[in-house]
Amino acid sequence: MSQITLFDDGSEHIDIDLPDGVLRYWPSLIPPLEASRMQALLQSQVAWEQSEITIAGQRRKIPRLNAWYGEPGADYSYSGRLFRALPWLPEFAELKQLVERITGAAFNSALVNLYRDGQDSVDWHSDDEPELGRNPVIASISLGAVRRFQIKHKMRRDLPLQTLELGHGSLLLMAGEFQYYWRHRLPKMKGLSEPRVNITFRQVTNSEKPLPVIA
Ligand SMILES: O=C(O)CCC(=O)C(=O)O
Ligand SMILES: [Mn+2]
Repeated sequence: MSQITLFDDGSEHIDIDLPDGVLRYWPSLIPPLEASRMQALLQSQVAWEQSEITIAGQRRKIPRLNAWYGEPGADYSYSGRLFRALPWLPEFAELKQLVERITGAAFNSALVNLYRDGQDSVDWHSDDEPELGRNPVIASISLGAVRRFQIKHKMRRDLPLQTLELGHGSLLLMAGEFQYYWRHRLPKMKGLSEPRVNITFRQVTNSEKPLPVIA
């Protein structure tokens, strides 16, 4: 059974009952009007690109737009591609502060995704790149269209696939051994024409101080 907890500041969360990992969901962390304002700002301000990745030796464009922001040197690589952190936009400051306060974790970077409509998606994966360290804490904010977030245990075939609906202004926290034992995806959704912005705050641990600039 999932448990509902009410914080003293009114932000209600649900603990998803799972073995081998922590998944906690705040359905309405950000009030709808504020979430819509944030979504519009990010849709227009983020340096969106459609990245190409290499899977099994094949170059492919991913079915969504994304961008990587963070502190200097908080770079991140996956699927044969290095993402250099773009400097934080002012729009992220407030959101990062809120998420850090609610989760009690610190973040130095964020992967931002734009799913333009139901044809955009992210396939099964775990966020287990070495620079995230062991048992990363990842805080995922959803703005816009409600999308299905599915999880599947990597080893336990007896556990059914589970689906969560991530709503406008929600926060999903993935922590503990979740990335080690579980895969997640955001499947395509037929007939959906509305966009969704997703921000996953992360802490990359290999962030090196940038080399000093010598004139
Ligand atoms: O859009 C989402 O909710 C998930 C995105 C995701 O899993 C990722 O970018 O690693
Ligand atoms: Mn992910």
